[in-house]
Amino acid sequence: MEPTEKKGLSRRLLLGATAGGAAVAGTLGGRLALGVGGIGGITAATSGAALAAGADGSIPPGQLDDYYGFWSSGQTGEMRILGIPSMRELMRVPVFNRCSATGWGQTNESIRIHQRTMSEKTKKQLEANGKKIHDNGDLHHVHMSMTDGKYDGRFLFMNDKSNTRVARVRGDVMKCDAILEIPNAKGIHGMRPQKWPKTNYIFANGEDEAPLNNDGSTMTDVSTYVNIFTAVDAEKWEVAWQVQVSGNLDNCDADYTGKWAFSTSYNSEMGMNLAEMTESEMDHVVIFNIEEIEKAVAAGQYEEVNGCKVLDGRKDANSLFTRYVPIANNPHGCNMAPDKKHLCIGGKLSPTVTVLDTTKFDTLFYENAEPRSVVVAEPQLGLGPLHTAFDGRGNAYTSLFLDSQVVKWNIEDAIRAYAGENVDPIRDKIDVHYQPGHLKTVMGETLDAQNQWLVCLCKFSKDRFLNTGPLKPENDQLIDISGDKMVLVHDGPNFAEPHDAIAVHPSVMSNIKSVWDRNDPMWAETRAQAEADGVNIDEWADTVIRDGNKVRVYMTSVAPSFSLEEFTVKEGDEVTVIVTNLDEIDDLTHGFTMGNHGVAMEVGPQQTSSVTFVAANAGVYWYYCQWFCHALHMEMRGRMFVEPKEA
Ligand code: K7E
Ligand code: CUA
Ligand code: CA
Repeated sequence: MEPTEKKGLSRRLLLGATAGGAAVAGTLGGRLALGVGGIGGITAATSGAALAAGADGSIPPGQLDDYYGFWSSGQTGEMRILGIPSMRELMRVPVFNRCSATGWGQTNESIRIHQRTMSEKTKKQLEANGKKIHDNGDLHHVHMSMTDGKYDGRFLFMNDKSNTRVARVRGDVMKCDAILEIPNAKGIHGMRPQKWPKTNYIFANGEDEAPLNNDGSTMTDVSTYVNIFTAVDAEKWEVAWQVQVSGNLDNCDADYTGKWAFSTSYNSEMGMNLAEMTESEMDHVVIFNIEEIEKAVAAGQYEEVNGCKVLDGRKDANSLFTRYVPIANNPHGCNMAPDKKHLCIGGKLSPTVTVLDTTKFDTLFYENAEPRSVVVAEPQLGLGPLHTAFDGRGNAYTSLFLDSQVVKWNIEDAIRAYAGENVDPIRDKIDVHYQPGHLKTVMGETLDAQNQWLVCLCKFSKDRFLNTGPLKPENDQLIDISGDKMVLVHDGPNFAEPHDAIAVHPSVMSNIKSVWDRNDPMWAETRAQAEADGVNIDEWADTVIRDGNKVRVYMTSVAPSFSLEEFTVKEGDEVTVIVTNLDEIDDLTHGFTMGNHGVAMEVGPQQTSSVTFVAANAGVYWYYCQWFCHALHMEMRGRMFVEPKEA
């Protein structure tokens, strides 16, 4: 590409014109990633709307927030809990990542959860690298289990794009209890729970194309590549079924009747590079007919691939499982409105959001149906529309990545305009800082959607905070949407890289605990081992069991001491330390850190945790409690003596 050509191509031209693949590839690469000159320096819109008392998002010390915010953390691999509207970070819940504080990814309890559904292939791969688990993740989306279209507080679900996994966090203790590696698919990106009648399925999009039998026989024959849409059984935590589709899959959602799921695809071209992926003027949304899929599964009309029931929903198969609705070039967001009717697709390279009427989806299966007949609106909203949120009052809020704005628009007015009436659906626009991705209203993905707060997750913070060096925080902004005009009230710096969040009323979280149950399934296997060793871990335990070169060290903790002040092992022993915290007091967490062994774990009130390591060189090692628990917390320590091998 010639430099002059690059200079002369304005953003509007670029996005408006149906530029050839190569031109788009050359220019977009830089522009999409870095934003475009002229965006910096825009300050918050002073819309003039007066802030209601307390509506600036501030919460006085000692006061609780109005809502739980559950945040994804992108490449950090954890889930975060924030308070809304204060935007205070309340907790980090490690899921796919290794956590230094809690020992997640190192404790036996967490490794078992990681390994339970790991394929033999992955196990072998990891072993070859001297590892037990993948300890990174790319967690884009967090969603809560639902009943009758509303949050029910039982579970939170999340994806790991990097290692093709989904995970579940328990709503009662805020710990991950299940991770599933999804066979056949590659790069799980979009992920949503079924909304109605309850979350029986988690829908998970495979973003990356690969041969269905990915056995190394070909890379060049792209005709063998497929993409896979997966339904995970949310209770049994296994793949219920999978559907092969044409084109890749990006984001997804489900409707409020339980009948449909849908996914955007930006690569209907099945391109293998940027130029090819942006070549077509139109990509599509895939609509999945859950009923027909379930019927076929029940009737055994599937192919079994790597233990999964796989159906063919590709275009050419012309099955009853899928329909393909053409949508302008490289769509992204996929958001079902709480009016139970309208699905909003973010145009990304098109300045439009396409509105589909889900109540018309049945007609797509009629003979000679026109696929675009379910499109009821396509308002031009601005540049780079990605995701859409809803206030439950007929308005939609769409993030404009390239414009660095949020646009508020009215769905019914957009439908009237599409039908030819002279109405402008746009209600308001506000500048955000900068380049927003997802945006969330309070319970906006449920039938309880509220017109109170909008959290806008901006990908760039640039000049909004003190300079932290070349790596800068993201900026999760809080916007008051209770009035006609949107009002920006708060900047919330956040570490890499929250893509998505949900806001949940505390009444939904009524089953959340402060102290563990002694019989929690989290450590059932540890308990079984203790029973086999004749140790009662519900009471004072101070037993060391030798089993060949394996040593199991049982101890309990009561502030400010461990039941065992010392124990002895031999060089090279495989040592498992099992600690039970007998304190029953709220917030009285102990820890166990073994000096110079890279070992540390959390032991919450009434929790049992265990960790296995190899005793290092002979000598004296101190272990200690790393969670401040008592005035004599520093004294909460003991010694491990490692005897020389031949002693
Ligand atoms: Cu939900 Cu960021 Cu993965 Cu859009 S994606 S921004
Ligand atoms: Cu126990 Cu610090
Ligand atoms: Ca495309």
